[in-house]
Order: sequence, then structure tokens, then C-alpha cells
Amino acid sequence: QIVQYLADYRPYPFILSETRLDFTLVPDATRVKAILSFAPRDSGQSQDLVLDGGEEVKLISLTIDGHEPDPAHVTRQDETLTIAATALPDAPFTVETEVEINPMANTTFEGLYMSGGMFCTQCEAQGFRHITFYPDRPDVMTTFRVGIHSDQNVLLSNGNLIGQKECGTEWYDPWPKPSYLFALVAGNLVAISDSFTTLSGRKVDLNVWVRPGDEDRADFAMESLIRSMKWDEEAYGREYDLEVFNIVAVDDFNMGAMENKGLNIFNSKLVLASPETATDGDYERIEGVIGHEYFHNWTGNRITCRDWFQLCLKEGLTVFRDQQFTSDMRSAPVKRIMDVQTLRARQFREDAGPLAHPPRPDHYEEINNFYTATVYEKGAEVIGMLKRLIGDDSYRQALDLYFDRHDGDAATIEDWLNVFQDATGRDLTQFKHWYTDAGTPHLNMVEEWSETTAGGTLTLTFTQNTPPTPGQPDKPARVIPIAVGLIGPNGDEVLPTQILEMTQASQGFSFEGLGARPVVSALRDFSAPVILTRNIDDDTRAFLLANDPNPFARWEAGRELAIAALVALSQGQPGGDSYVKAIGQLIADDDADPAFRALCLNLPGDEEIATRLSTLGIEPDPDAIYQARQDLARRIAETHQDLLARIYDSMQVSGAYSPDAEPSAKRALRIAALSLLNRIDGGERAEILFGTATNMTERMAALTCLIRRGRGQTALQILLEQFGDNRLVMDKWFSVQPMAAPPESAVATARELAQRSDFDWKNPNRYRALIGGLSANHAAFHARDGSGYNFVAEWIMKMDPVNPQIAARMSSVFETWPRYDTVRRAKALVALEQIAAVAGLSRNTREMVSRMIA
Ligand code: BAL
Ligand code: ZN
Repeated sequence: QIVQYLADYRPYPFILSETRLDFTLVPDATRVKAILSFAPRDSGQSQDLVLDGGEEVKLISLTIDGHEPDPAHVTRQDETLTIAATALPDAPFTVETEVEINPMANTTFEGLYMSGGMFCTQCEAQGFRHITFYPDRPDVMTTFRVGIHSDQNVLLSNGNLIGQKECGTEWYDPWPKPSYLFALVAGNLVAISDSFTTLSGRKVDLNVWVRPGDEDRADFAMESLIRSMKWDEEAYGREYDLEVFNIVAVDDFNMGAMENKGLNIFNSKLVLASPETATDGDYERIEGVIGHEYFHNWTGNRITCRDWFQLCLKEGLTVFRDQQFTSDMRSAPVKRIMDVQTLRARQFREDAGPLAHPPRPDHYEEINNFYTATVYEKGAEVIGMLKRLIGDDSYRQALDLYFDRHDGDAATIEDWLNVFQDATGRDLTQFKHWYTDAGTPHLNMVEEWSETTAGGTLTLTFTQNTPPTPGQPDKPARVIPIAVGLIGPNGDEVLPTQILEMTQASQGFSFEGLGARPVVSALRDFSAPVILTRNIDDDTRAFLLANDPNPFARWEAGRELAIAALVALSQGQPGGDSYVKAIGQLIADDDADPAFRALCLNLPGDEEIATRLSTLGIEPDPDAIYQARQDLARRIAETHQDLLARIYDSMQVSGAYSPDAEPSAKRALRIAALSLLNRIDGGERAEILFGTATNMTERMAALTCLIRRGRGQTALQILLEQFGDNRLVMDKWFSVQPMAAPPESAVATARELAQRSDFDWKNPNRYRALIGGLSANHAAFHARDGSGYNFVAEWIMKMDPVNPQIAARMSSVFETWPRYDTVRRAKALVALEQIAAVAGLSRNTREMVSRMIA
């Protein structure tokens, strides 16, 4: 069966009470012995035992209760091994297997593979079946006892270390878990170590394992882990539950990181950081992802998912928790603005195209294609809405109930919503549509003002509509929490934030007894993931930008001014005067948070402008958008050059580098000013900064500016000489060139870089750096001659047989193709059809491409 349906879910017919694994690690011939203790779920059930197992897994031996079954009762087909019911006792039994696998030949980085001479695993979602035969599904949970034999010096698995001898360790994980949380690492590694004492006084050993030579770049990861452990105790009352917590940094990794029980494996870019090699953004991301993986210990591991359709149960909640963590560690308003930017750039884009799907899909072909912005980021937004609707205290009560009720379970979205219903008495039937329906609701607001002797009444009428998405032409109205505040003409708030709960397709809300007509601050804090439209002029936006006490709404007003200007300019119409004026006032305000000023100063990207045009029903012209953005940036620079120069000089941070929020915010504002001044100073400041900066944040910013001015060669050469052997810095080096190059030369630049011997394209980070770098250059990727599409398509086809997950993930850069003009559409379609026509194309990429051209 190619398509998997949620409706077809059936419990596994056997209970698995214990898993014992024994690994003898040899790069090209690893032996895995497994002893699985099963019992029929129901007595007399007479069901075949179906184990998952990749076609490349070589079966050496198989016994049931110590006896070889009749070969006629054992079938291998596709990715399964089936033992006929007639060969099974109607009582508990043990299946013992020995298999041979070849980690060295495994280029998919799924299952057991090798990265730079070390053994490591990635089992989510269905990698375990490439290690041994097993019921590889999240609702089969059991304890694991794991022996590892290898001459590598560090041998790790989940749980607690229970035995150690020369060339061998034994691990026992007492917490029942599904196979996707299994992990093993064997390598020549060193640790930086610390400890954490939990709320109840248990000491936990903490290790961050890295390659020798990388130890001096792992401290921040360790600090972040300790902060995460403390935060989860304080914010959610969740304690860690093993004697040890290990983190391992791996160079070849498909994802960012993985929450394996007690043994988190991380892409090295999310562990290693030093001021000379990592940017402020890298540091913030490391802290956030270390937190995310740690928080999974409760939301994902202790309570996991019944099936993969429920992925957002653990991912949406864990993203929500990591967002809360970062807000608490740094600036909450800035974090909210950045999260909304990400949501709009990735999830709204997904929702508006052929890959749209609900946070909880009801069918899939390849689950790896559903680790998406919708499952993760929208999944988090849905929880944010729930919290907004019920309030902070009820949210905490509901979460306590969730942990109490479902600890040890493989749960569903229904379980999750039932907890909230039981904790609050609220009926969440309508709310559930946020989980089951795709698409971003469009919300329109109309204001009506009437005056009587008793004072003025303002009525806000909201209308919602969610456009059709694949397989879901019509959608019912959703529950939408709309946070609204009212601001008087003098700039004072006359009504602090209220949550209006919209439940109907069209609904009015009135505010009576108002003295004078106020300005409406709507959708504060981005209280729901919707596209809000309203009839509003530039003066009112500028008023909100200057006066709204809600930082998100304030930023949004500025953003809307900028987008309106760019939409007009990209269509050859006048625009931008109000924005240029308003932004000057805002950035001159030295009392305002520098991070907030930086966010306001950064213009919307080309992609965001294209999305807005498309939402307005206009075909975006990437060249015109690029030009409009260049022109507006130049106008801001020319108009405010003295002010920007003052900011650039005054935001210099002295003393030792720190990635904390305050110095990072100053650097962000300084860089925002630099990137505008760079348009009129010939690159002079950028050149000086590149030569003098001692941190990677400013050096990368300077380098980007220099490439934009067409004078990046010297700086690129210097970086190459200095960091040629540092993979993470070289990834930046590979990505910044196609991303910042002028559109007309970016594809040629990317092609040239792809020829280099250090373009180690089988490494996912390096591949994403270059191919993803080009596709992030909107006007270059969407070049009218199709050269951007062809380049990316070639590399998807090249990667597909090697690492299908990475190829399929990259293919989503095409998801917006239907919104462009006929010439571009035709070229994109040719590229996609060329991919679709490849013989032996992976299930991953085939599913993605066929959804995009359906
Ligand atoms: N579970 C896959 C990696 C992550 O979301 O943490
Ligand atoms: Zn996660």
C-alpha cells in the first residue's frame, strides 16, 4: 500500500515487553543480534507477526523460542518480514534474530551509518528498520538493553550505563520507548562534562561529546542544556529521569538534531560555537534547539505519538515550549516577531501552495515529507491559541493533567484536546479544525463608528474565509482568538488588550462609551495564524508604529507600511514616502530596544513581497520586486544617512564577545544600519568592518555587504585561508555567495562553487548551503530563463539516489511555482517533470514532486 491513512490505524497485535540488542560494529559488516519478547495482545488472536526491515538488512538467523521456524512460514516482502501465525504460540514467545548491515555504504543517514569514521544512528521516523527487523512504529514501546562491541573509544546508547569492559559497553533504558528513539554512537570522541541536580535532588551527569579539537566550542551547548533543564522544572515542573544525559555532535546529519532518550544526537552546527566561527543567530539557535531536544524528554519521549499522523502532538508542543524558553532567556517581543516572520515565510507559503496539509494530516506516502513548517510551527501556533483562549493558569493545569494522564502513553491529538476539555470544561469540537484543516484563514476587519449622546460606539466586524487546499475545497469557520486594543487620538491606550473569540464566518464586536474614535490595534501578538486585511491608510499605520504599546502590533504596522510601499513600487507605482519618514522617527528613538529597531529597519524580503502580491491576486515579477527593494533601501539610506551613520558608530560593542540578548541586539541594529549605508558608501564601512571585527556576526554581515557591492573576492579569500578546514564556517562561505550575489550572476556563481573539490555535496549541511543558498536568492532562483530552476533540479536529481530525504526536502523550494507568470511556470514545470521522469526516483521525492505538479 503506497498511501497510508490515519483511518486505517490498528493497534499492533502483539505486546513487546523487552528488547535486547547486541551490536558488533564493523564499518562494512556490522552484526546486530536482537532478542524480542512478545506476547499476543489477545489470546487466541491468530495473527501473523509482521516485522519491518529494510531490503538491505541481511538476515543471518532467526529463531522463535530457540527453534528455527519452517521456512515456509517466513516471508520477506518489500520492507517486511512476516512470520505466519501458525508458527507462533498462543502465549509469550521470544524472537531472536541476527542480521548484517553495512553502515559504511549507508549514504541516506537514516538507520546506522558512518560520519567521519564514527558510527551513529538516526531512527526517526522509520530508520530503525534499517538496523534490524522490528515493529518499527511509535506505539510499540519497550525497555531496551543494548550491548555495543567496538574498538572505538566511546560507545554510547540510551539510558544508563550498566556495564563497561574493554571494547564493550552495556546500556539499559528503563523507560519504555518506541524504536524511533533508539540511538547508538561509537567514535573517537571527547566530552566536556558537567552535572545538574534536579528539583528532587538527583545528580545527573551531563556530557557534550565532540571530536578531539572541538572541545573549546562546546561550552555554550552545555550552558544551554543546563538552562533548559532548569527552565523545564520551573515552567512545567518536569524533571529529568536518568542518571546521565549525553549529547553528541555529528557532522553528517539530515535534521537539526534528534531527541533520542538520554542520547541526543545533534548536527554539529547546532552544538559547536565560538565567537570567531558562529554568529549571534547561531548561538540563539543552538540554545533554542538544545532546549527543544531536551524538552522532548517529556513531550515526545515520556508521552509519544500513537502513529506518525500525530507528529504535531510532540513537535508542535515542543516548538511551543522552546519558543517560550527563548522568550524567557531573551526578549519575548523580539522572539515573537521573529517567530511570526518564520511562520509567514515558511508555513504560510506552504499553506498557500500545492504542498498544503493540516497540522495533523490524514494520509501520507512518505512520513519524512511531513516534518514541515505546518506540523512544527503551525502546530506551535495552535497551542499558543489554546493558551490565549483559556488563560495561563488553565493552560498550566491542562498540561499537568496531560503529563499525569498520559505519562508512558503513545497519544493522539484527541487525547490532547480531551485533556483541555476536561481541565477547562470547554468544548473544543470547533477548535479541532485547526488540527484537521489545512490553509491559512483570511480574516477581514471592517470598522464602523457611530456617535450617540452616551458616547461613541465602535463596531468591528470580522469575516473569515479559508481558501481551498488540496483535497479540502470547503472549510468551516474556525475559532479565532483576536487580540484587540484601542488607542485614542492622543496616543494613549483607551482599551487594553482584549481577546475577542470569533466562532462564526462573520461576527461583530462592539465597544461602547468611547469618547472619540480610537485607532484599532488588531491581532496583537499575532494572536492567531491568519492573514488580516483591513482598510487602513498609511497615516494610521504610521500612528500605530509610533504609538501602539504592543511591540508586535507596532512592528507589524511598520512592516505593513513597508510592504505596501514595496507592492506599489514593484508595480511601477509611487510609494514609500510614509515608510521612509516613519522609519526615520522610529530608529532615532534611542530609548527603544535596539533589537526592535533592527527588526523595523530590515526590509521585508523579496519572497515576502512575492507572497503578498500573490495573496492580492497579482502575479509577482521577481525582477521588479528585486528592483523595488533595492530602490527603497537606497532611498532610506540616502534620506537617513546621518542617523544611520550615528547608529552604526554608537552601536559598536566593546569588550569580550557575549552572545547574550543585549550585545546581540546592538550588533543587529549596527548591521541593519550597515546594510543600508552599504548602498551609498561604496562598501567602505563593510570593508573596514570585515578587517577589524573579531566576531563572526559582524564579519559575515560585512562579507554579505561586500558581495552585494561586487567586491567580496578578497574577503572570501581571507576567510577561505583562515577557515578552510572548518566545515561550519565553510558552509557559510558556500551559502553566502549565491545568496547575496546579484541575481544575474548568482546561478553562475553557484555552478562554479559546485565544481570545487571542497563542495562535499553528500554532506547535508554543505548541500543545503549551496543549493539552498541559491534558492533563497528569489530573483536568481526564479530567473526568467529557467537557469535557477534547472540548477536546483539537477542537484535534486543528483542527491536523490544518495540521500532521498535531503533531495525531497530541497524539492519544496519549487512549491510556489504556480504563482508566477506563464513563462516561469512553464520552465518550473519542465524542471519538475524532468525530476518526476527519473527512473528509480525515491518515494520521498516522487511524492513531493507529484503533489507539486498535481
Ligand atoms: N524529532 C525530530 C527532530 C526534532 O524535531 O526534534
Ligand atoms: Zn522536535
